[in-house]
Amino acid sequence: MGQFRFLTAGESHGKGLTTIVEGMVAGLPLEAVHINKELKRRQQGYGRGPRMAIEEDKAEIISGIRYGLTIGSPIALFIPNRDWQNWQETMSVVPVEKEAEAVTRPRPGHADLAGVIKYGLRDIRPILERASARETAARVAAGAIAKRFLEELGIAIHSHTVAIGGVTAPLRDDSLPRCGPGQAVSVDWQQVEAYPVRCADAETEKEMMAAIDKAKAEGDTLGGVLEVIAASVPIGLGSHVHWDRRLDGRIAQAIMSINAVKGVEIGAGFGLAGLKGSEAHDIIEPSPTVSASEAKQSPPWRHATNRAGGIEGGISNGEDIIVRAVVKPIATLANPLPSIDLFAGGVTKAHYERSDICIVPAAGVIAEAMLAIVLADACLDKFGGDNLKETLANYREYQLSIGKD
Ligand code: EPS
Repeated sequence: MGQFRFLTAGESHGKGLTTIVEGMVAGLPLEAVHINKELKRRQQGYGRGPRMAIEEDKAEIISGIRYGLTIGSPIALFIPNRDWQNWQETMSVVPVEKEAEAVTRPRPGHADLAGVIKYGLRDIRPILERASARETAARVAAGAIAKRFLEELGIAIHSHTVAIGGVTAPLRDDSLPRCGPGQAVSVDWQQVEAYPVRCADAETEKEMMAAIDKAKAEGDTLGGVLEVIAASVPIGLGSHVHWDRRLDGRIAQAIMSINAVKGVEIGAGFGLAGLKGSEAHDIIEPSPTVSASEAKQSPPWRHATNRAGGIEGGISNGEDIIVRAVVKPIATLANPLPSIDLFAGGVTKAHYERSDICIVPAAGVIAEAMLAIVLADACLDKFGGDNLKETLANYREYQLSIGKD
């Protein structure tokens, strides 16, 4: 990460989650309501387990904001875990008289086995507590700050569910984004927010919910595909000059780091593998004649399609940035998979603890946060500034220099 960075701390059943966000400019209007709105979105989604009925995620702002404006210093946030009250003994910071029974049966697909070996422990509990996707609440809080900043630059980020289990939305089920020349992706974002699995297609939504119900009845879990889109991204974020400055590489790392994500694609992604060069790229063509005021806001050329997903050569190219991620079915199954007991030995069933059935809708919200963090960082790299006014002035100057008003 560059100027804009963040750290998270906290265990799933500990006292709460902390995040420290560093590098945000001063003068950005920011209140708890902006963060809490995103935290609430992350908690929703059909297929969530009983834990979400306990939690009501809200961030307490500890530092970095005065009179509703950022002041340039690190922003510290704390999100209490309501469930902590039921886990105070098990997750006690101080030694207790009688320690909780150790978790010794690793779940295939979780961090349990590799983690307990790596850290030299005799109890999986400390591994699963931090590997839990509970940590993503802290990321969403950090991402809400990034989103607020991007809003000031006119950049909007949205996500939707493309597939759950074997059920795929028809809207964007081909591997080529149906994004016409200079058009934003046509998804009704308000509608997506109103739907329980955050799919843009009402019929598919019902099928996805039925698939989740079936998996639940069978003690199983489901994964899927999410898509996250950033609109009105300026040309020129990231760079071709070095591997770690490439915007697509930075985005892929950020999205891949989300719990349970096993694949990331940008634009047409894996769909490009079967295409010829003549079919795969986005032709550059003159813009059609537009009114004088429109001409001021758009360059005299455009891409005919957006198979590149808004990034060419590691640099944003002015089109929507389109990212998809594959989320594997979560590893905690009510009908547990075969495993071993690490210390007693012998074949057994993996550990089961109350869990979710499907988290793809929530993963979309988390992916928005991670994309926002990368783009905020890339914007600060490009436009700099210590105060929002300075950043916006630099941004406007740049837009003018490339012929955008
Ligand atoms: C998770 C297990 C469940 C999820 C949790 C991630 O928690 P619990 O064991 O308390 O029921 O609900 O996700 C969250 C708590 C959250 O806020 O997203 C896991 O094992 O990864």
